[in-house]
Amino acid sequence: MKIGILCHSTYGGSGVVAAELGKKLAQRGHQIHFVTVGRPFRLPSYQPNVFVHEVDAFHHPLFEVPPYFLSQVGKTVEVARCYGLDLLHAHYAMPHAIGAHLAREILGRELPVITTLHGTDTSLVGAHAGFYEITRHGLEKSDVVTVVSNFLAQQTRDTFHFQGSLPVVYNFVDLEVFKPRQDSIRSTLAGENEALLVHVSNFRPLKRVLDVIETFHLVRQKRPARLVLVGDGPDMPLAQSKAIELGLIGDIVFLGRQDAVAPVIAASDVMLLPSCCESFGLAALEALACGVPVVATASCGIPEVVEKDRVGFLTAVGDVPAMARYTLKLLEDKALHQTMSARAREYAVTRFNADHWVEKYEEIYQSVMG
Ligand code: U5P
Repeated sequence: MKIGILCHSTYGGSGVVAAELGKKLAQRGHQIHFVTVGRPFRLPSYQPNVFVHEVDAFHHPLFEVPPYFLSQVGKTVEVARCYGLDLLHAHYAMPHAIGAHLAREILGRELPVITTLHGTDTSLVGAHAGFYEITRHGLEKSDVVTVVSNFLAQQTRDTFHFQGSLPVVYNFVDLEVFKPRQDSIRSTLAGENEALLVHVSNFRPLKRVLDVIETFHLVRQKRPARLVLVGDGPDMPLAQSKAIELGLIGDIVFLGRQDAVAPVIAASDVMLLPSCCESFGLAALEALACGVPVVATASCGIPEVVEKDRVGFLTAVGDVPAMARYTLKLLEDKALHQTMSARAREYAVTRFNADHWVEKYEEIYQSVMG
């Protein structure tokens, strides 16, 4: 099949999953055309069957900001015509679902549109008053709308009163990249007797990065440990001030945005994910695939990814003492850590197996192409 993938290229679960899906589909012989503003960051420079069509910014004094949306629709039309695409797969509803629909209208031909919802596209962006109707229309006009968790299916029904079916296609990771202890960079991040905690996110308020720092503070009072923070975003200054206030700045490594997170995660002992809501929580799956147990909140879709008490521990949102208790339990009980670590990898391999979920997308593509 010739498949057009519309996605965001910035750091975030939707762009990562779209890139991984495209790579896997290309390996299976499909021709994949990414239409994006910027190159998706998890795409290698060259892979057979993968084409990247970057959307140009159109600058004109009339426009205060370049009309990226229209440029992307224009590019989608151009690519669909030039390569004879069989279908469009929009990742993240805003603006890709409506963009794919508009491109199809302009082309004036049957071109199936599949939309995959990743979470914040419906909960935050799509439900914003000004975007609500556009997002809902994009969903209604899609031939199939998929979601990344059962939680998100329910939320989509509640928010958009969506009547159609919402197949759940779980996210997956490249298990060859995210795997237990690789060429260990651990000694560059922590001393021999120090435990290493990790948090990976976009530092938006819903990630509750202050809870990460406060959890680390409690852990640090009981045993030598370091914390590595991967990513950047609006709450970074808050995190840094908190670290200074608690006298922890020397024990925390602020790595900023990283393209290759796998070696850092694999070098760690525990991942912390205190988010107030995650529709899926891709970073948690990446940790599990690396055999790193996760201490997270039991919120939204997280319990579908982190099997409670088997591959990690779940707490109430904001319960920092519980997060610290569970983290210490994992750090102090070596046998428990080893068991959970092995189970985590096994769980990622079986439940979030890339081949299985890519086949599921292929079935959906076949179904819309009749
Ligand atoms: N991510 C990076 N580098 C960063 C920050 C985040 O690759 O500096 C990736 C995470 O590894 C994950 C995604 O794949 O962005 C965030 O997804 P989620 O945990 O928000 O679902």
